[in-house]
Amino acid sequence: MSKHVVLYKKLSPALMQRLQAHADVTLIEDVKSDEGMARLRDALPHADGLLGASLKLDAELLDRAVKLKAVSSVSVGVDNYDIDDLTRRGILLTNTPDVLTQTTADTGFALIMATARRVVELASMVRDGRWTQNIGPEHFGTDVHGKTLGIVGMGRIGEAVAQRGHFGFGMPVLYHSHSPKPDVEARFDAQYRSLEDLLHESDFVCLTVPLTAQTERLIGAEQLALMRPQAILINIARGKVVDEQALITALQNRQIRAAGLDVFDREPIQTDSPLLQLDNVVATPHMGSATDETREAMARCAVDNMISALSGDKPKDLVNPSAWHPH
Ligand code: 8YV
Repeated sequence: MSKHVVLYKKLSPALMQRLQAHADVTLIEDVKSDEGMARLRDALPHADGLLGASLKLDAELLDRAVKLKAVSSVSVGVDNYDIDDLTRRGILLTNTPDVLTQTTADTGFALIMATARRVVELASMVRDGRWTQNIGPEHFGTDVHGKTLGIVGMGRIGEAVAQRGHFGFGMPVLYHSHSPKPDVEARFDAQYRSLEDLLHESDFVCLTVPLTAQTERLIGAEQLALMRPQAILINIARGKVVDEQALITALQNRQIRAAGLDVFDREPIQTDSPLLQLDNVVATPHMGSATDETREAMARCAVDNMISALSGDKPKDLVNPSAWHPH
């Protein structure tokens, strides 16, 4: 009896072929549309496996997936899943760590550079024909090299950001994490700080923590008030790690210099969001891992995790090992 995988994120032809060699596959395109969601709901009762990303997999959907054995997420973040509920249901959850680490850290530095040197704002000035004379102080940015980089969250991506800051830009690196990381301190001459001290001492604050009950709204009005007026906030984690209204107020009042944001409370961000009206905000569309190479590598990991799970083998990137029971 062949297995049935429901796919809600398109795969390249090569990866689709790889998956179809092991299961029947139903592709649900545009799962966030009403029609797409209706098709997903109809397909779930027949699914042994579910593969995709950026969809909140809630209990109502899982209740429909009576045969489901594995969910393979094309993401490293797993905040879209109730891991305990999946485990209780005996459903394996896998993700795609590692393959996106460097690309996401590159995005972090793209935002650091773009925000500090006002690249988007000034490039728009050129494009719009408003570059009519040598730029003056009103258009100056701020240096990145040598400035203090504060990293909130020291996992794989945080380490890759620290590497870039230390070796690439000669930045003193501070970090806050749930526990000190002596190896990171040795490799990048990094220093552990409390969150409060990091916010007070850093010129750039880069958020790389996963979204959990402990990190939701980690950065609010109180935390933003600890940052320096010339400091810049970078968020490549999740939008909900920041109190977005408090950030808007801090940016409007120039309480901090600027923000580079790749993630938002709601995605896509509402077009009338005040964040999009501020010239000291660089906003990108959750593109952290969005390169040809990395997204294909992520999808390949997700396909291989799914194939392992459906074949009765332990998947490489298992998020909930307690749900695994060798046959
Ligand atoms: C996107 C991410 O979610 O991996 C994550 O957790 O935030 C991003 O990589 C992913 O690319 C969606 O497919």
